[in-house]
Amino acid sequence: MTTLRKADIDKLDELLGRAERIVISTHLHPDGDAVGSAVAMMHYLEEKRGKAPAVVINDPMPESIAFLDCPGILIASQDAAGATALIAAADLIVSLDYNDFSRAGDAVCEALRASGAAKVLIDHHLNPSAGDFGLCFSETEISSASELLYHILMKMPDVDGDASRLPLSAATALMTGMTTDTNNFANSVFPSTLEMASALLAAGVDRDAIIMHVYNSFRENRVKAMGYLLDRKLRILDNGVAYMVLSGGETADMDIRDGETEGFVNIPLTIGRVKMSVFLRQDDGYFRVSVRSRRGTSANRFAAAFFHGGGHEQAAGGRLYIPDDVADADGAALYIERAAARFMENDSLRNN
Ligand SMILES: [Mn+2]
Repeated sequence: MTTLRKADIDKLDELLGRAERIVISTHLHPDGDAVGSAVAMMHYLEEKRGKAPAVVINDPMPESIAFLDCPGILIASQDAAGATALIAAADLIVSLDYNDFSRAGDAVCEALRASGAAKVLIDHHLNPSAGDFGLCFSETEISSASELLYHILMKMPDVDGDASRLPLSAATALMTGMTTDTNNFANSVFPSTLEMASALLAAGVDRDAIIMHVYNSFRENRVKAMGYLLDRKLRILDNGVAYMVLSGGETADMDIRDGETEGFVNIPLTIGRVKMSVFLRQDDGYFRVSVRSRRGTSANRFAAAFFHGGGHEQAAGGRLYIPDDVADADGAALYIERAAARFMENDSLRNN
């Protein structure tokens, strides 16, 4: 990562000290990094600064992350009026793990944009909407928003480079977010990432417990759905693009919950000839699209060109709208095959 600027750290320190009504915001369909960074910020502000921040997230957190100690998170899709009121009353908004307010979800996006509060971005995605934030910590050469937040908090005067001064609940949340965004140290690992892991372990974080909760506490439905998808739905095209489409009917039949397909998109990339893997899951009115790629093929550009999305070079996401883009799961499969053909033939589009 690049060096954090002292002027930015001082500004954040001052904003956190002054603020009385802080709202912490992260992206919709939150993953471990979204929840981990938000919960870590919450515990830091409570325990080190004596604040009472509100955490507003569009959707409930995945069950595998629910072990993080996080009482009182407001779920905006279930209480849009409450979320909007909190945001309207805020004097400071801290946005974590997204690059644009639209990623916070429809329930709160406009309220966030309209708010006159001071706004801070702490994120690791490409192309941040920096103009929407008074203070912007944006770093892409880093594992996760949780890691970026870790390095920022370590510079705060009340932590002063000593990870043992972080509340253990915050340290645990940061380790969790970094662990899930690196796919348990399989990708996006930088020297700074291992320094963070080392310092947090030394500070008493129980990594074994995190691994048990995050990777070894699933329902059997998830494992059976994985088997079904790999056996019956995986298609590998000659151009090296693999894809799986999970329809709404299949999701209902197998009783697959939100968050239980997390990580499925990575599995086809373990096959040598697969250059890029695409996973689609039908949601209300659209397919949720996840893209992962090997170096040399840009998941970010594929998601941006064909799925109204983006993210990181090797990990991105987007949507296919029903019926504007595709009619159903079969249409989505055809759409991917055509998009993959155009994309993989075009070297200037494909390469990163
Ligand atoms: Mn992230």
